[in-house]
Amino acid sequence: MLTFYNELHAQHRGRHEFFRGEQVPCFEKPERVDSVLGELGRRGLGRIVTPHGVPLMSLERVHTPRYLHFLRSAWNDWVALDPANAKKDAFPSVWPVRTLRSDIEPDNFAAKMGLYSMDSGTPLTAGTWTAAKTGADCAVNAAHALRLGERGTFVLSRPPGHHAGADFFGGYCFLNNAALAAQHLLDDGARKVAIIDIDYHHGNGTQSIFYHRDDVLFISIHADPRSEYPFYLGHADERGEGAGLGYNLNVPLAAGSSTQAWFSALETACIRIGSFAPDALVVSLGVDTFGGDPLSKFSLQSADYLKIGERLAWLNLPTAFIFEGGYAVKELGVNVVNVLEGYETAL
Ligand code: SP5
Ligand code: ZN
Repeated sequence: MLTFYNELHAQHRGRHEFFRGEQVPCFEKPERVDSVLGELGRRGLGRIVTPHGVPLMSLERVHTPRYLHFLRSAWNDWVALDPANAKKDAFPSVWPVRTLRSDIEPDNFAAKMGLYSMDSGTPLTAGTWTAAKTGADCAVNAAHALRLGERGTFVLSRPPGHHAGADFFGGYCFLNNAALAAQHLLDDGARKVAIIDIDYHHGNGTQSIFYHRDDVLFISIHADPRSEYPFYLGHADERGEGAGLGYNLNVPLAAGSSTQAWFSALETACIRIGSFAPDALVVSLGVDTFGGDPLSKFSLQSADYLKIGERLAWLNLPTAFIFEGGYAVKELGVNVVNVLEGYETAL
């Protein structure tokens, strides 16, 4: 397993998020990646390398130029409003829902924040762009390495990516690393790519980016959005549109579902991937399905993650694993590395 490590991840360090009107410490914190890096080192699972920077053009294959421009300058614009803002995270406060217009980019910073976001749970900080961009570099590098003959690559980075759409951030995500990896695989000669998203939360950003396309199969196993974040996408009847009809598969499971139900959903997903016959696989690897996760209501145990890696290995595809969610910091390293080791040892 070749790991691309974003050593600048800690530049993104939110001060707080909101829970029921209160400011609470961020769940999505630098210690998450430290936990995985420590375990990777202990288990000796192959080389850990720093990515080469990729041009902004690679990001524009997935994200809109105006969103990227906003994200790159957002912190400066925030501090320009008031020098005291340098010590505060930026949050959106107003959104262009339904009958309001989102085709005109406002000049006002708060209005831009709302235009380019889906929630107020995702602090934008001084180092957010740097961390997210270096993470995106990792994702594109990990895809490229597969095209050069690696069988398995891992993106060890934060912030995560799967909730970020072509032109919005949210759910702790800013740049969609899984989508960037899949798109790079295609741009580099793959004809078809499958993405399997096993984070507890539906990968709404990734789904929306590829919803109209038949060259990327997107499958997500997640908690039913009727009760769990991201709430407004991830239902079973979302099957793709136009050419993309049939190339989106959501397997929502009720919060509290058993581990057996989860593995049965994984089997459904793997069968669909087999019939799609892609040239490569991208895994949105969230481990917030863990029983001890503070945000989530599934009950996978650490040993289950070995089985996930093994099952994915049987697909026999070049595979890029992208780190997404997972908030039980202490067990995070073991759970993530178990997936990777299960994959490696099954080969
Ligand atoms: C990548 C990822 O896993 N994003 C998840 C975003 C979830 N955001 C909503 C968090 C709601 C926090 N609720 C606190 C519950 C404490 N018991
Ligand atoms: Zn998640």
